Amino acid sequence: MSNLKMIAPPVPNVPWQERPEGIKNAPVWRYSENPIIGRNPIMGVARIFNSAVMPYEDAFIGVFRGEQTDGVPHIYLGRSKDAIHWEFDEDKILFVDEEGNPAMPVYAYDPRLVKVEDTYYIIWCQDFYGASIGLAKTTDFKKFTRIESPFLPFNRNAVLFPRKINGKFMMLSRPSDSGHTPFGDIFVSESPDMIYWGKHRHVMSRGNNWWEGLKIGGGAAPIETSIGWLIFYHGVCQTCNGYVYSIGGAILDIDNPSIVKYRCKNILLTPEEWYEERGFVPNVCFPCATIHDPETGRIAIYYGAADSYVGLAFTQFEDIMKYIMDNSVVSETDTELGKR
Ligand code: BMA
Repeated sequence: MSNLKMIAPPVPNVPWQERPEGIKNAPVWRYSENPIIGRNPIMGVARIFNSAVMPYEDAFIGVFRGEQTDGVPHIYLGRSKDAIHWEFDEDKILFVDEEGNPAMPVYAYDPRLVKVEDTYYIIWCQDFYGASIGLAKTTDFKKFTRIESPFLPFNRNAVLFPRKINGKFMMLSRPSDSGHTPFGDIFVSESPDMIYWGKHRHVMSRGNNWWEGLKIGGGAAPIETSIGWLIFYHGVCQTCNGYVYSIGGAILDIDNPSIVKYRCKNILLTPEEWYEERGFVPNVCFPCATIHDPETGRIAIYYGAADSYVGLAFTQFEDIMKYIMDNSVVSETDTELGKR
């Protein structure tokens, strides 16, 4: 018996295709019908990408980055029976404040969607006198109530843990500069109430490996396992022809997620297919969500491709855990508590 266990609610209908023959590197394979969302998916939206989905009732729900035809990104709600074919609301999500008054962000991109206890939280990047983190909650996907921005600008790529740790909400984020962020490390912060955030800790630095040498950022919500929190994140390298965004994997300490226990030195997925290499921004694989099932060990990874499409990739829980552990290289800044 393996001591590897995924600790999550069962999802018997994870979208799935069996592993094809001939995979030589990381045990991650693409859905053969990718991309699952193409261009001009709804009126007024040119591209949907960098989006997050999760099981809801007997089907699936998601928050999607819709790049409108005026170039401004907003978040659109989508529903699906199989998590592959999606139907979107015609209008972007209309956020309200605590009093129920309209409270639309100026723009909203790269949403993540995480359920903690009985509430669904959307976390995204928004303008707060510069790029920072937007946060909202819903219990019914009808009313979306904004929560005040958790962090000062500039920050992106925030994602919540799916349960409290030591009684506190926990959130990964990636502080940056006011420009297009030619650097960035992942930090974790905690909150007793989703309003006041503190006890910030450094989790992991860019630069350990060439493919993530420039900057890194949180991706899908962490998956609880018997070894620690399994994360799929993005790492960026700079080439003479621009940035390349790949997917990496790491396992964080279960009670103290600022400590990285394992960090895979190899890419798990990197742009190779036409829809990843060619688009509005070429060479981008940008993970934002997984759908996963502890009983079968199936994990479906949702990622934005070339800032133009949504792609789907698959992996098996035990295989990916072993691959990350077998190929792990951690540095001092990974394994320390991250407090100075
Ligand atoms: C990042 C974010 C992402 C985007 C990526 C590649 O900085 O803006 O939304 O996918 O760049 O363009």
